[in-house]
Amino acid sequence: MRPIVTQLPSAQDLSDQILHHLTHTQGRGPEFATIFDWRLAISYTIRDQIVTPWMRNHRTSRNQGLKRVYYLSMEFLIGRILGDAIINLGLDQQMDAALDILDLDKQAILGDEPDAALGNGGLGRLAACFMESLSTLGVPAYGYGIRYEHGLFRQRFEGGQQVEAPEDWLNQPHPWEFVRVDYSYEIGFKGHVETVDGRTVWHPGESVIARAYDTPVVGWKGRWANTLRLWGAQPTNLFDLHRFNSGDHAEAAKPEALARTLSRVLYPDDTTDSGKELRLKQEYFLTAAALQDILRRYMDEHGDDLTGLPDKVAIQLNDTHPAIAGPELIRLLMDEHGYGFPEALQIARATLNYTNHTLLPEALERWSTWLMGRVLPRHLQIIEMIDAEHRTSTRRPGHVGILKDDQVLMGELAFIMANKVNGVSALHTDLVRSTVFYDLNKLHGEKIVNETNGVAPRRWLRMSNPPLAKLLDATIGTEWTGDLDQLRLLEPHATDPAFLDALHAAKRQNKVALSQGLLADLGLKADPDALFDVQVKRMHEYKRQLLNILETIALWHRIHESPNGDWTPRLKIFGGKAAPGYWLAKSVIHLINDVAATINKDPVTAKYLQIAYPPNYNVSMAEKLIPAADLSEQISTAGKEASGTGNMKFTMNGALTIGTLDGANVEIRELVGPENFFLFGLTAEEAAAEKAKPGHARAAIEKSENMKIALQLIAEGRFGRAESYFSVLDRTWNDDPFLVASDFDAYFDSQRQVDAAYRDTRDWDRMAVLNIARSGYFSSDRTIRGYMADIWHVEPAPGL
Ligand code: 475
Repeated sequence: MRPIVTQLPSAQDLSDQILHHLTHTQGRGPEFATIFDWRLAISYTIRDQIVTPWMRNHRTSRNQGLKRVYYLSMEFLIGRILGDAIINLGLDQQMDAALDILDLDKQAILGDEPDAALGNGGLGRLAACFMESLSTLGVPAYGYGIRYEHGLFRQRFEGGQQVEAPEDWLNQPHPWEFVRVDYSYEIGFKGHVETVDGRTVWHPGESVIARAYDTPVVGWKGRWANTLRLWGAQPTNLFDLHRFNSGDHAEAAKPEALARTLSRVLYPDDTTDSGKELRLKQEYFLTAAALQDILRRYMDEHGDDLTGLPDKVAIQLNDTHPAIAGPELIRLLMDEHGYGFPEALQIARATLNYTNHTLLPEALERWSTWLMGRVLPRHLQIIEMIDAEHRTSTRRPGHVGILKDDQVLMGELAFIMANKVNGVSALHTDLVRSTVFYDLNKLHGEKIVNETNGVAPRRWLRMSNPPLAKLLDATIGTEWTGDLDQLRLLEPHATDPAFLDALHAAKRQNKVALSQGLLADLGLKADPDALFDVQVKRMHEYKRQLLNILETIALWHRIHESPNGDWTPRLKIFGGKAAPGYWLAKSVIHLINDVAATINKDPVTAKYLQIAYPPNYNVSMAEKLIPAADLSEQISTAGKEASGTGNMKFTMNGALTIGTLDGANVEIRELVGPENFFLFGLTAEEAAAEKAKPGHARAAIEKSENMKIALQLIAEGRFGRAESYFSVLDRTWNDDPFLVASDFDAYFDSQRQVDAAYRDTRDWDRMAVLNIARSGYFSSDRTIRGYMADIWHVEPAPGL
């Protein structure tokens, strides 16, 4: 391959092109242009630059017949694109200068872009980081997802309670996508199956068209760009005029209605299974469109013999959501391409891999055979064949299988159809082996591998934390951005007072900026020198935001007892959405907001304790909060958080962690050193034992003065009517499945150690340096290299 010569445009070039797009694409003269017009003109200008590496990918991959990775995910939580693209293209300085020439405010422009919130939380954000790392490493890859018209709901608070409103990011033109009307596939549902001359034919009862919308994802240094291909649903026949004219208006509109609902909303369910027919249809819609596209491309490039598929195609299933890929690929191979079942099974198994993201039983997908048989009748037949074959070939009839109690177990299906199955942190992978897939692991010992998660350092450090990035560049050079292990070079600076001062100043700059935002948005006056203590993630019982707010209440009480004590000023920041139907999580939101309202106006404690809960936590908010954090709250019940990825972002940005031995916390602590991490709480094994003890909650509460006080203050109505959070109180006293009570004292004590440590600024900053310096392992580039070597067996394109 020819060496890549990238001629970067100058500031003047950029400003010319922006004006060109403003006039010729937006159709506006500069004197009439709004922020929106300018943002689109700038986005098109940047998009023009991405097209070069994008075409390079297409030509190289096709001409050289390279193996490709296909990442199938129901969620891609990409957030804003413009700022990240500017940085990856290496155009930040030129763009700053161009915006100066045009007299435009960069923050206003970047802030005008809506978040592409096509995901709920960790799983969707991981998919987005993976897409960026795949491009950074020059691996030919496609992400396949759904182009939801409405991403995750917008959250606001009314009277302290969560209210959901639809998010309509596509209400305005989305400058990053290219619609591909030529790549459209028909996707069927329902109907019946018949056998004609020994061949099985499925006659779907309804169908929609999946239409491709492509977004290029450019990697670091702008050398390579992969495609995120999102499917939008279109009606098969635009409108049944004949039916309409004969008066059957509702029937005429049916195909349109089906199409619209399919790609309309993202299920706002994080780790709870909704069990809805529409969800199953969405999962099949994504998977079937992706597989047709993959086979078409393979046959274009390599001919009709599909036995070679596994040599050129590696498919990754992001959790079980696209697990119908197994039966669908077999169906295509058998019914459309004439292969026999054994051969089809073998090809499919050599091509597919599955990542597990959760052990929570309620999040493991299962569909009733009744529903599966109705929506996907042919697939149910194939699932029965896979199940029977597995039982026979493992000689364990009746042992483990996919079909159980009239249900299709999607985890088992994904496992059995996968070449490799992976967990997302060392602890999680161990638990995958020893719990959910205990039996299957015994049968297929070599199948499960670990790939600890990671995050993209371009977005989560260079872009979101300019003060720190600048300091790193000045201290260790710029190579860390593409090789995060180089952060190790910082270690010697941990004892350099000048460097520690500079690091402290960088953090403070982020805290000042955040404080200004909190004042503007919430009217909260934050002290930038207080300890910024941040817990941001989906609201879920196992993540234990309740533990955090109860500790806050107990601390507030203690400060009241000795208001002249030597307290360490703290700002507690919460952020996160609850699934709309998850009542308990919503009551915790209500409680946090009510506690915040009371504590924030208490003059006695004001200088020591404040609480902020900005609504509508999303990727863009994370980009502001994480760089400003001193303390990262990673306090899930051990054994419940598969990995966590927020925890990695905080560490990289110089926050210290207070956390349990859960998910990737275990690896973070080992790497940064136990002395630079605030550990507390039961281990996964101890937690399981504790939970099995009858009356564990009550016993633990009786033992803990601080916990009792916190619960009592709530019950007394100090923060609002106690009935509002009755379900939370009742559950804590009587059930407490996530062991808030059992871990309470350990957490409270650990927080007091944090207080003491924070008072020694020098030492705290030294620990922060060591956290940053030792966080290189958590780059998603490292994770992707692991998948490449252990699972996909792919190489970067030559020359990259
Ligand atoms: C884990 N989402 C984190 C992260 O591996 C982990 C489930 C059902 C329906 C819709 N969304 C989901 C998840 O299960 C999820 O986000 N899991 C998370 O995956 C990436 O770091 O520990 O909870």
